Amino acid sequence: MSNELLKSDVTAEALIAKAQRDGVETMWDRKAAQKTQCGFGEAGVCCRICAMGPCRVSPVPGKGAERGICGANAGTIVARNFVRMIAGGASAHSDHARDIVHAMHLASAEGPFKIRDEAKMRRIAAEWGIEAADTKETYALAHELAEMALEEFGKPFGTQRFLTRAPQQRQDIWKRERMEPRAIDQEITTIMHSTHIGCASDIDSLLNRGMRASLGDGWGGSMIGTEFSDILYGTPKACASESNLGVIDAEMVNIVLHGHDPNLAEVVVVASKNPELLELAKSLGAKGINVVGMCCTGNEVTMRHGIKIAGNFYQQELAIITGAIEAVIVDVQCIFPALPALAKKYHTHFVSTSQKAKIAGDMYIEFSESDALNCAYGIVKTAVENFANRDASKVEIPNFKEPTIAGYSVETIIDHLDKVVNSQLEDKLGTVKPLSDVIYAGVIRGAAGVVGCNNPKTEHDLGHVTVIKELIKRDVIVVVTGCAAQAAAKVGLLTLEAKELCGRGLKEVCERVNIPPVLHMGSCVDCSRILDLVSRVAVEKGVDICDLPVVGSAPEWMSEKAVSIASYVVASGINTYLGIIPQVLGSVEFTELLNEGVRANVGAVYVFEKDPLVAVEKMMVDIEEKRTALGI
Ligand code: CUV
Ligand code: SF4
Repeated sequence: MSNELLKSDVTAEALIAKAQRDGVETMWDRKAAQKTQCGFGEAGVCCRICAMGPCRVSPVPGKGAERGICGANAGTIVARNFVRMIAGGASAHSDHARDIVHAMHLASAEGPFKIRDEAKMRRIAAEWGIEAADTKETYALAHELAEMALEEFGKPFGTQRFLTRAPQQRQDIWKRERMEPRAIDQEITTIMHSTHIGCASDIDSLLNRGMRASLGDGWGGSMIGTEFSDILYGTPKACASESNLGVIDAEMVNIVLHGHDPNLAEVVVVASKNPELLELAKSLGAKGINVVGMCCTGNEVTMRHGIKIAGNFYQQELAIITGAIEAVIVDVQCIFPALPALAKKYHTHFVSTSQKAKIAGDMYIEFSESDALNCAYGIVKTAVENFANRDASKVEIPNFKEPTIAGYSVETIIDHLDKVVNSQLEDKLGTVKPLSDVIYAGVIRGAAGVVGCNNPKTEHDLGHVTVIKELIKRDVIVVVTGCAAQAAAKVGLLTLEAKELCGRGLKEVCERVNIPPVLHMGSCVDCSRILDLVSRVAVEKGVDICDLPVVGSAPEWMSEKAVSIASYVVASGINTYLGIIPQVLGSVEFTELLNEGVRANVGAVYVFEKDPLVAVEKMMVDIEEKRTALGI
């Protein structure tokens, strides 16, 4: 490992040492306290779905109990646990999306929720068959479209509207497999029903249902979350930022925005520019208000406003340990319940804002969309006032940060391609053709989406960074979201200069198109942008998604949302490489179904590979096989 690769660890190392000096615990202490993790749980063979249990069956066939009290075997128990993870993940993404659409339903010309990408709204309105989508009054259309989107969560009939974005071949497969997701909530409910005691036990059927719910996430909830966030807050454009804990500024009021939901984050960013609050900050001796992002809320505001990235999932405690954070403001998902107690050891206010994520020991200031600006003003004011309580002797900010370019929505990527390829033409192509052409020509061998979390089962960020670096070296263009994007950002991979780490073909493309080889496409719900991009390439070439030389990778995932993402990526026809093995190995049958069997249904599989270097080798074989089959 080069020093450069471990730059992020230097940050962590210093702050973990500080945590020890300060007498506070971190996730690594708690991981150690867990000692050896439960073997039954790890294998997925523990069932506590009913109160006759818990039952645990032997993960090794022929040894110990092979069935739970009801007769469920390892396959059934593992499959049920796995698809329940999908349900959890799909619900999180989709419920987030619903809040965005509700905010759009409140939108008005006066704001704070406004239509900021009207063209996109009209495009989607036309896509969904709204009459006079191009002429209707802006806010009348916004409210009509929002109502239609809200129907997607609970409509009694029909399937998800965005499915038609996929190539016809893929839609046919979903129809054949009875995998077309109906209402988003219905698919999640169906999983909870099917996995109830005494319901489904057939592992193929269970996985099929799980995949259908996951597609309701990827092509339903997540896609709605992404598209409607763009309509409300603007479609991201390439913008400059900086990443890693070094963006915390000792001379300013520091506010960490952590979680997932742009509704809150957007108004906090607005409030942080309020002249009265800036004046208050200065009167307390601060130079200003520094809002920094963490996890996916961070990604949302980085993409749209260039807000600096403090870090990803594993750094949430480290940020507080710098001693320089006046407030951590959270909304939903991926927030450690450990944070309030940690914050109390410093002067940091831990402010939770959503009923859905009421965190014990927090300072609770409920965010309400209908009174958004006042809410945000109050929250930021609390943070600013807290600057007076900062103890300078406890402040230690690691001096590591890297320049970062984020904001590659599909629209922005197309825009970049157009600028280069058609600089002489008057009309823009407005398609991904130049991208698919360079892939077909072999200048770029393929594309990879590297996404997901951090997980203390493996060294943080190392999997992400290794996979990404090795892929770009081999002329594979990489798109990133979530904490993987932030891992890449922290080692300078989201820069134009990173082209120097690429193979010749990819380097040339980066130079001509003026893009980094690793494109930050957003938060976890923005994995739907990747689906959109890949679909456009497939449609443009007249092939199915599973024919293209593209792979998915989640080197360090941990959340249920990641299981849902992996499942919809596979169900969309993309082989997905997981660096953390899901808790399924207790069933040989179910493991084989994921690793091989499901190929017959959807043309793609889940690949388990812990070693990032080996994973990349497998991805390259995969990519080259796809190229050969296409005859390119
Ligand atoms: Ni939603 S789901 S740790 S913040 S990527 Fe980050 Fe992304 Fe995983 Fe959570
Ligand atoms: Fe045991 Fe079956 Fe109940 Fe699960 S559902 S706890 S295997 S009896």
